[in-house]
Amino acid sequence: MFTLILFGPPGAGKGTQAVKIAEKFGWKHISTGDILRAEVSNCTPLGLKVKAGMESGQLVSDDLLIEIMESAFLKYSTFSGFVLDGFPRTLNQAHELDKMLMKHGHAVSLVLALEVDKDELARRLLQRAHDQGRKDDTAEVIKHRLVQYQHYTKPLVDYYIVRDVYQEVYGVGTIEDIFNQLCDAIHP
Ligand code: B4P
Repeated sequence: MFTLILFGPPGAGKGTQAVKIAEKFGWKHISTGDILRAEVSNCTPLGLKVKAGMESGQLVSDDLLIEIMESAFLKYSTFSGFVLDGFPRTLNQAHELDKMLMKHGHAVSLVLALEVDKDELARRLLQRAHDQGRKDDTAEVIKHRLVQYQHYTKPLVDYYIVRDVYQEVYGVGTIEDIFNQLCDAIHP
């Protein structure tokens, strides 16, 4: 089973590219952001619990995320590959993911990191706020999400470099060009 992690700051294009990669390779796309947003819009007990935090740009607790990932893995275990989009976002989540995969005889195959500068990230997210009205895409919340990324998520770069699975791809340009570069780096 191929486990691909799409990595990068908010707005880097993880979701955009994950959909295309999953379609091309026939893998399952798992977006923790999408799963959480669906819980919020369906007003489930989990959704009610995470709504305020998400809207203010906070990370949702590791325990909840690990539970979500475990059930997604079980549910989609027949797929030959996964594209993880938005997970892991903390070192604890990365450790738990390794444990989860190891239990089934697997490991993280590749981490592709989308490199996009801060101004471009803010521009994209403000544009998305305009187009889709996502509550966590306001200027203030974007700033907070980027701080959270630097603090909690960026340290994962070293974690995966040490494991020799980390590769960077320049994430500015057309969606198609970036997609082609990502595909060139994937060797299932
Ligand atoms: P996510 O849904 O993962 O949101 P994201 O990081 O903003 O998006 P992404 O990088 O996927 O960007 P996209 O392709 O959409 O997370 C939202 C929240 O959920 C988090 O803040 C947190 O609260 C919670 N959460 C999720 N996972 C968690 C975890 N593991 N632990 C704790 N909390 C968690 O692209 C952005 C925009 O750019 C789009 O409008 C797109 O059209 C545009 N775009 C993409 N590529 C482009 C390109 N090449 N050029 C121009 N525009 C482009």
